[in-house]
Formats: sequence, C-alpha cells, structure tokens
Amino acid sequence: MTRIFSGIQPTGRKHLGNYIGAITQYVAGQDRGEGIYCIVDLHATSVPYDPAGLREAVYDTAATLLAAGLDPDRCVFFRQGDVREEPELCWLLCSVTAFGDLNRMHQFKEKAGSQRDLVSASLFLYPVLQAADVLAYHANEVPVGEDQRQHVELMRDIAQRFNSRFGEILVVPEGRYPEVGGRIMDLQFPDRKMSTTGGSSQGIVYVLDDPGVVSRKIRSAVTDSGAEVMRAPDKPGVSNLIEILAAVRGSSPEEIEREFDSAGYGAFKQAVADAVVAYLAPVRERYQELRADETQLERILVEGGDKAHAIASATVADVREAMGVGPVRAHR
Ligand code: AQP
Repeated sequence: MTRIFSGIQPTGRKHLGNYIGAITQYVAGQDRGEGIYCIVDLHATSVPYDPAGLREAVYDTAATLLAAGLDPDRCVFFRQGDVREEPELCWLLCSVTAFGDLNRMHQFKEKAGSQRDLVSASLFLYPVLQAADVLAYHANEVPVGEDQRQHVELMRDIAQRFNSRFGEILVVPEGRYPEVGGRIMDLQFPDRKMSTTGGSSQGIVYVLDDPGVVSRKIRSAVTDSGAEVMRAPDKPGVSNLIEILAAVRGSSPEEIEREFDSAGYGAFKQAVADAVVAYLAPVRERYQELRADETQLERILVEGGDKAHAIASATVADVREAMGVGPVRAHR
C-alpha cells in the first residue's frame, strides 16, 4: 500500500493556498493509501514565536484539518514534537546533507533575506528536519504545493546519499503536486504566491474568514484592464481566479474558460466568490465545534503520536545501527 506523508505548519490561520495545494490532498490520500500527517511544531520554532501561542496554533491547525475531513481512524494524525526520533534522525541525516545544498534553498533565502547571519540555525536546517519527517515513515509519496518542490528534491537526494553510503534502508519518496491549484497566488499581487508570511492582508483568503470577508476579498481581486476570462502570462490575476474556481469545483481550467467565455470580469468574480464561500462554509462550521474541545484535540494528537512513534522508532533504530551509532543492538 502507498504510504503518504505530509506535514503542515501550526500557523493557526491556514489559507486557501494551503487548503487547495495541500489539505485537500491529505484528505484524498486517506482513500488512496496509508496517510500519515503531522503538525510541525518543531519547524515552527525556527522563527521567533511565543510558546503559549504555539500550543494554541497547534490546536487551531488540528481542528482545521479535522474539519476538512482528516479522520484519525483512517490516518495517522499527530504532532511532530511528540516523536523524539524525528529531530534525532534530522541530526543523523545532516551527515549526508551538503551545506551548499541547504544554502541554495529558495525558502531559506526568502525567509532569511538580508538577515542571513542573524536567523536561527534551525531555519537553515529546516529542510533536513522535513526530510527526517518523511524518511522516518518510509513514505512513498509527499503531497505538497509547488513551493515545496525543491525541498522534496533535496529529501530524495538525502535518502539516496544515505542508502549508497550506509545501505538500502530509506525509501526515496516522490513529490505529489496537484494538477490544478499547486500554486495559488495572492489576490492583490498575483505574481506572488498566497503566503502566510509574505502575503497582503486583502490578498489572502483564510479558511476561517467570515463568508462576507471571503466574498469581498475575491470580488476585489486585482485583474487586468481586458475583459476575456482566459489564462495568459499577462493576465496573472484572472489566471489565478480561473485556477481557484477549477480547483474548488473539481473541474479543469479549460472548462472554466469555456463557461465564462463572454461573461465579463464582474460576473466571473462573483461566481468565484460564491463558489469559494460555499466550499469553505462547512469547514468553518465544523471547525467551531471541534476547536471548542481542546481535551479531545489533545487526545487525538497524543494517540496519533503513539502510532507515529512506533513506525519512526523502528526506522531510527535501523539508521543508528547502520551508522554505527549508540549501543550494539544485540546488547540492548
Ligand atoms: N499559495 C499556495 N498554493 C498552493 N499550495 C501552497 N502551500 C503553501 N502555500 C501555497 C502548501 O501548503 C502546505 C503547507 O504549508 P505550511 O503551512 O507548512 O507552510 P508554507 O509552505 O511555508 O506555506 P505558507 O502558508 O505560504 O507559509 P509561508 O508564508 O511561511 O511560506 C505545503 O504543502 C505548501 O506547499
């Protein structure tokens, strides 16, 4: 059976890009294989943060994912920090990770910006911890948005380098990117991806935004001065809305172009707004109910952590053995 693994940041407020690019893939993965999904609280400590706020954000994110359709009885759903083997594996994998490769990662360059000498070492090591997450579970597939392509390529290199140096222990995973909606753009700056840290306040639709707010943000999305509803390099705003509507309806961008051929931008934007509102409304409703019960959320995460630990600890024991680290297995 295909084993699917992906992790998501506990930023609390997930946006439409996260939802279409990643979360819907997680939910679908439960029917295609063995899904293992985690909330990456350890990754969240790589930038300045507040400890109490982190705990809240983990619950917010957990409730969002459950509201979207993750079912703890049909997948392993856990919190990264509950599985101590993940940071241990990160350290072990550092020995087969080139400094130069990490230095070339776009995400590190974007996030560090001009503060390169001041950002945390954990921001630099972020992709190795991500590799450890995936490789600890022998995952075959990693469903992510397009922005994670470089990190997936790196984790494949790390697995291959490890196997050629220490023996065939790790599975080399494949990235899985959505055909439609792999890179949702900011509604106000459609040349930039919709992003928690780099986005504009009116350009991001949050999963938990009020329906009126969602509708207003989409109806005010930046478009060009033309009138044709079609994808083109000089029409990034309209192209983005076409992609959003296709993803939300589960149809293709070509079908959307045909349907709105002569509709004009006003009617088209209204249709996108209505579709996104209807798409997110049930998630928002279920979220309110799930988020109210922190004890239950904690229980779900801890139980998922126990299942994840059972898999990861076996992998890390094999890795330690192959690397000659720690006590000889026969003597334990
Ligand atoms: N704009 C996007 N379109 C499609 N997919 C996206 N993803 C992120 N942005 C888009 C995918 O969402 C998943 C979870 O992302 P994350 O919350 O772990 O953090 P991220 O990748 O760093 O996404 P953000 O919210 O945009 O944060 P910042 O601002 O920090 O970059 C991933 O699979 C990602 O590909």
